[in-house]
Amino acid sequence: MGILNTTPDSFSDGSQLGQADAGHFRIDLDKVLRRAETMHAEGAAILDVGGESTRPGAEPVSTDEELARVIPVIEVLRKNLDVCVSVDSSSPTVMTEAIKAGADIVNDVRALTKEGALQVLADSQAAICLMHMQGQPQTMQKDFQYGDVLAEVRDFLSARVAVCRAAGIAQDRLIIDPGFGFGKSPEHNFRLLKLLQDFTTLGMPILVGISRKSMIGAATGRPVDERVTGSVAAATLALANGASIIRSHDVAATMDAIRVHCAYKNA
Ligand code: 8Y7
Repeated sequence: MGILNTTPDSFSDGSQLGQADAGHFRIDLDKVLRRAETMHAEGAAILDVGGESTRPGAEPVSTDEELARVIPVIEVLRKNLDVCVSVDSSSPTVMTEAIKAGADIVNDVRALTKEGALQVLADSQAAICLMHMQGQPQTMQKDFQYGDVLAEVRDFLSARVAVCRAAGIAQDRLIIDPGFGFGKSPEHNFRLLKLLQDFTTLGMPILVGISRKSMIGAATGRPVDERVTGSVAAATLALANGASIIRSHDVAATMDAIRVHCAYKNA
């Protein structure tokens, strides 16, 4: 899963895909498409389009702004590329419009907890990534607490799966994600990575998003623009421990890890 951020404050590529204009962020659709084509050519099977930055401390954006950032991008991808499109959003309105525009997956860091989100998905055929987060993006890295981090994340995901199933969503539409960096210390994150295999017992594909995150910075001492190697190492560990989807900014490098993993697994 290649990350296609359309947020001006994203710490990766978002700020290069458009420019601020009178307080609004104007997306350069040509640039977005070129970036998407590159990631697709490098091997990304899914492109994750996000208009709300969920990085620690990020400010919320209005629904109108989020729609303006993601819908044109989804339309352009649908029209030009044969790729699976994921929309990174927690807003029921954005989910509805994104699915109408052709999104195949809803990637919700809030696991369909916003009022109305569950119903939008129940009324659709889209796949859903349910992610664990403790707290809210504005404050989650300031204040978190776990007894047993693995048990708490697993119990949360299993409860959200049950809620989806009760709403009539088939299990084969669901993906689970422990939510690396979302209200967790580096120790919590590495504990979850080490024990990731445990989540496979829930019976759904596991998505892992560790690309360039602070846990990689904590382990390597490197700033965000020097974390590709560490991120790829972590991706390899995630694959070995049962991950099926790796969310990454650096598709070519991550694909090499996936190919090495597959060759090793098939030996
Ligand atoms: C994740 C994510 C982000 C993740 C899923 C970043 C939107 C922060 N991280 N979605 N989104 N899993 N499913 O650093 O780990 O990319 S945003």
